[in-house]
Amino acid sequence: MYRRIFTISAVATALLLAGCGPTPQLKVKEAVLTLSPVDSNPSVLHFNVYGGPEDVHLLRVSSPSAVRIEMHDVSVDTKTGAVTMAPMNRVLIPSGEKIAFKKGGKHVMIWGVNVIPRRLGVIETEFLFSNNVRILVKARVQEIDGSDPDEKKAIDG
Ligand SMILES: [Cu+2]
Repeated sequence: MYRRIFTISAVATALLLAGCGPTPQLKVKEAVLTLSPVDSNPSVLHFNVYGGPEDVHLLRVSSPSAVRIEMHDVSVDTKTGAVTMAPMNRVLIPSGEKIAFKKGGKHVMIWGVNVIPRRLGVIETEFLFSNNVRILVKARVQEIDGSDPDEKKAIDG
C-alpha cells in the first residue's frame, strides 16, 4: 500500500516539474572572505548572486562576526587611470542573471572580523534583498595567499 502511494506521487511530481520548466532561483554562491593582512584594514568578500524569477535589489550584507560591512563599486578615472571605490546602497540583481562581486569590481568590505570565523575558517553572512528575502551564506575564510586563516592553522596543528 505504501509502495503504491509512493509510486503515484513520484509520477505526479515528475509531471509537475516537466510542466513548470526551469524557474531561476535567487541564490548567493561561491562566497569567499579574504582576510586583510593588517587587522585594522577591511577584509574583502567576493561572491556571485544569481537572479531569481523577478528583478530585485541586494540591499545589505550583514554578519554577527563583524563590526561594519559595506558594499562597494570600483571605478577607474579615464584620464588619470586612478582606481577609486565608493559605497553602494543597493545593487540591481536582474531576473535570471549572474552578478559577480569579484576582484577589480563590485565587492563587499568587512571591518572587524572577530575570532570565530578565523578559527572556523567559515563566516556566517546574511544577504537582504528588496523582496524581503534573506539568504544565509557561510563563506569560506582565507588568508591573502588562499590558505586557511592563521588562527585555524594554529588549532589544526
Ligand atoms: Cu571597497
